[in-house]
Amino acid sequence: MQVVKYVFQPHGDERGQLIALEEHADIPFEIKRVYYMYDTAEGVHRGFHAHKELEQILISVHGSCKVLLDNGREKKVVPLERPYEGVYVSSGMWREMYDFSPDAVLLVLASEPYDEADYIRDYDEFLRSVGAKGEDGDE
Ligand code: T46
Repeated sequence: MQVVKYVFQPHGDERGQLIALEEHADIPFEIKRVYYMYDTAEGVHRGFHAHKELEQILISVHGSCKVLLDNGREKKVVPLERPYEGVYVSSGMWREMYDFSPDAVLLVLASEPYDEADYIRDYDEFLRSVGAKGEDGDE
């Protein structure tokens, strides 16, 4: 499984750093929604779902966290530790976010508006949806 990690170009000068992200130029989709999570309690794991259509880029703009990506056959853990790095999360990918530092702010750029119907929250259903498990439960 190939993890697509982005390293964005900071525009730095003596005042500090600035990163600008434009859809299609820096982000491979039209950005229809932006959300972020912060004040994440110690030991919390979030996510535990896949999306049918949604594509996203996750950026830890402050602090750090880890993202587990699972395509149904392989799992990879991606540490997000720098504000200029992002990880692309395609549709059909199970994700979990954890190991949030107390100061973590996880910013997410999303290709679609919020739609609960796009979530797959059952792991077995996810495995079936990506063809990693048969209807009768066979691998
Ligand atoms: C994802 C990972 C990375 C909204 O009302 N609008 C929104 O756009 C979002 C994202 C959430 N919500 C509500 C729904 C829940 O009542 O906020 C609450 C927390 O959302 P959720 O439990 O889905 O959060 P996570 O961290 O488990 O997952 C989120 C995204 O939902 C998901 O798409 O890929 O972050």
